[in-house]
Amino acid sequence: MHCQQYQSERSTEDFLEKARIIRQHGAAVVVMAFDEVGQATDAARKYEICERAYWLLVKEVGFDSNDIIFDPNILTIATGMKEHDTYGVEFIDSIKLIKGNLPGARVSGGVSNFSFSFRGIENVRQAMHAVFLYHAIKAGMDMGIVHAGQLPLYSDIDPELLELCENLLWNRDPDGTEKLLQYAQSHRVSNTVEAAQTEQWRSESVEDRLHYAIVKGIDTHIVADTEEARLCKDKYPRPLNVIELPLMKGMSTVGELFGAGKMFLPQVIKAARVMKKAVGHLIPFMEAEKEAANEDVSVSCYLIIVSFLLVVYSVLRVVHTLQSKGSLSFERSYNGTIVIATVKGDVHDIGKNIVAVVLGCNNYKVIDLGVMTPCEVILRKAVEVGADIIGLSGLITPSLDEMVRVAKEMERQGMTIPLLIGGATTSKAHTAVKIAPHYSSPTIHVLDASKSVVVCSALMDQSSNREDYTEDIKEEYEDIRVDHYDTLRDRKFLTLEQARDKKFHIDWSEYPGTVAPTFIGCRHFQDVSLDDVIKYIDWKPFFDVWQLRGRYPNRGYPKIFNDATVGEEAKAVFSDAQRLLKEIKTANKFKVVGSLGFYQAQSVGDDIAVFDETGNNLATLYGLRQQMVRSDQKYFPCISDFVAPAESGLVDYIGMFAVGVLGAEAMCRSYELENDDYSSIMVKALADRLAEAYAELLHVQVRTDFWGYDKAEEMAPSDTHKIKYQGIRPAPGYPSQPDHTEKLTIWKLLSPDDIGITLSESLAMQPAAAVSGIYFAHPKSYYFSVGKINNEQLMDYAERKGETVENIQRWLSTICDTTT
Ligand code: B12
Repeated sequence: MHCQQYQSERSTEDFLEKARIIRQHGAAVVVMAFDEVGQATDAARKYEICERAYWLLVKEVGFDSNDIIFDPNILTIATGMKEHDTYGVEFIDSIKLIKGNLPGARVSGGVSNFSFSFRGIENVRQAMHAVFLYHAIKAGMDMGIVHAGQLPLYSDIDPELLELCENLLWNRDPDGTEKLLQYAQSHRVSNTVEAAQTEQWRSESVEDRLHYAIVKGIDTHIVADTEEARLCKDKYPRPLNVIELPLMKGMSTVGELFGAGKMFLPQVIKAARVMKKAVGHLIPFMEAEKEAANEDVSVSCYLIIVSFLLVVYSVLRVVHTLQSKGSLSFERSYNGTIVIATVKGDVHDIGKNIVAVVLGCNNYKVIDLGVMTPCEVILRKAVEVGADIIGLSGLITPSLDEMVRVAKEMERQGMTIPLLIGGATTSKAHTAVKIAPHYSSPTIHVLDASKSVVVCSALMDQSSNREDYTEDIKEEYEDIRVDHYDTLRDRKFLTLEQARDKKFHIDWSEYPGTVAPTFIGCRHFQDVSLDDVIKYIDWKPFFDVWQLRGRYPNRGYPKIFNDATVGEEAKAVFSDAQRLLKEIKTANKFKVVGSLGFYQAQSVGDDIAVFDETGNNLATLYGLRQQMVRSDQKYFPCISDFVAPAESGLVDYIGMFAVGVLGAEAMCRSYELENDDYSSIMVKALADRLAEAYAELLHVQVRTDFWGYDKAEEMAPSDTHKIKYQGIRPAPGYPSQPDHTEKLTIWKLLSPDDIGITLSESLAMQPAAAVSGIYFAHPKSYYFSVGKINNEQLMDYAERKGETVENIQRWLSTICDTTT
């Protein structure tokens, strides 16, 4: 990063000129809190200057706010002048103002200034720095200029000194300076606190070091420490023993802390990364040991064969030799073996991968078969390895059908091991009603990674508790089924005709006139600027991936950083994400692509006829109409209600798009080869964020330019996430159009395959980080949920699409109420 300090005594113009040069060089900028009036000393003035600079940089110069670093001046306290006593508090308050109001901006500062009045008394200065940083970081400070080797741990500071420093920082004691001076004189230490103190854990035993490194997720010394342990042959005769004893002890602590809610998911995944590195180091030694043992065994076999081949006793000895050499048992002992996979046709694996890592941390042997895994492969593998549990994952509704297939097949093959169901599209109700009835052994929905450990340990419990647990689940699922069928009886549907009569009403004669898009047909975009896309990232779902959720009033980004429980961890993953994003950008690792099309369109009943500019019918988009009576709703909408009907005589338009992020898979593969699941999951989460951000950006460009029906729109990216704009972009699969097969029409018209976005047999898009949808421009268009439909609509829809009812029912299984 190229930093440039700027002191804004000069004019705004001068400031902007310098800022533009900095941006041209692609550098970040450090802005100090000085202006024409001078250096800011209180929080309000510091913030005022930073705020002014922030908006100039963002709006006038186009800086990415993540590239703005403020240095609101750390000033010296305890100078003997009263007005300097509040400098610490003012700095910390200014951090809060900046971080709370200027999204993306970072805060830095030169820390040694703070203790300048104690120069020469190093132990006091270092304690003051540690105390200052402890609170400043809590408030949101991102970086600082400080001698890292001379920072004691906050918790290691002598309690008396700590209290004096705290009093000074918070200006709690009018005699604070005097008292600290007295302390300094009586405890004068000429030497600096040893740098080694910060690395105190390095002087502990090798077991403690391994434990510490795993729990803290530090991989710097892990290979050297693992090697040291491996060489302690008296304690660990075999490399496997290093895994089973000190390393697993570390992982058990991680598992316990996670289970107790004292550790968060990102920390667990970092711990797993350290563990994997350690195991990775040991594997070649384990293989060499295995080979040596096999050679020994073949030699003994040979000798036995040549001497007394036919003596039965010898045969028994061979078996005995094999067993005592341990060549049959190189496996470490696990809590259980789980075969896990994303089902056929589905490409999503973030959630599954997280579960795999978390279970691995809890000493389960996880055999991960990846994505798009056919049923046969899953079951064959489970039998081959003698799996204790099978786990299935899926993100989109067609995967649910595949899960039912797996359950049926397990039953057919007479399997009895438990089946776990997970993934964003799954639910307890669906598992109970649609999957569990097909498999007589335990079939359990697992909500998230932390629950997966609880469920697996209950299932692996050898005592009678296991039976109690599975019985409880059976009863609970039975209750769910009963409730489900009860509510079915209470469901009320309008007939299709009645629902159509209550279509969402738009007075087309009042409609000001449809704006024609700037082009008809399709365009591809392949060199989309990552910088432009990044501005539109909605970070909230990113924290959901890491199971970090702030509590009110600290829900969502950036408020989550203030959350007392998860705030610190949220900051840590966020800053890792920023680092990776920078790497992705500089090394051009991702390619963001998109296809966009506009067509003439008119609604015909519940469908939308799509035409080219000369009026040739190109395709039909089919719609599903809300039909179930909820409360006293006025309308029963369908997406076609938002397009001018053929009978209005108006020529209306429709748009469609598919966007995707290419490159994540390759990047993840290289991280996985390095046993770095944390970075791999991070890359996938970022790719998803970018795909969604590009969908957002493209929609802005559609409204203001390509279609241009709202040229005057000016909206901050955060407001686009709140859907404050005109028009909608429902995606096939989302509640307004739950039918995934509508993607086929988008593909027919836009050919996103040409730019690398393809469809699987279950109509999942590849790459996984991809979104597609349809644009509606009408100011009254809105998102709604079709909800359940009855048989009448199912049959009508199938007929309109020219498909069999069975086929359509398969795709719409989650919304079809077949009892009506
Ligand atoms: C983020 C998101 C995306 C991301 C991708 C997410 C990803 N890579 O996994 C993007 C923006 C790319 C996306 C795209 C789409 N999405 Co989307 N998306 C979501 C969203 C908002 C969150 C999902 C998520 O990532 N959660 C975080 C991860 C970590 O959680 P998870 O996968 O659920 O995994 C956890 C648990 O489920 C469990 N678990 C998972 N697997 C397993 C396995 C086992 C064995 C166990 C024990 C546990 C377990 O543990 C995990 C960790 O805690 C959901 C809505 C929601 N709130 O769930 C919709 C949702 C999943 N998407 C949906 C849809 C329709 C789509 C699209 C088809 C839309 C479109 N036409 O463009 C596309 C499909 C993309 C493709 N490539 O085909 C629907 C799916 C339902 C449906 N009708 O099919 C949902 C439910 C939204 C909705 N309400 O309709 N989506």
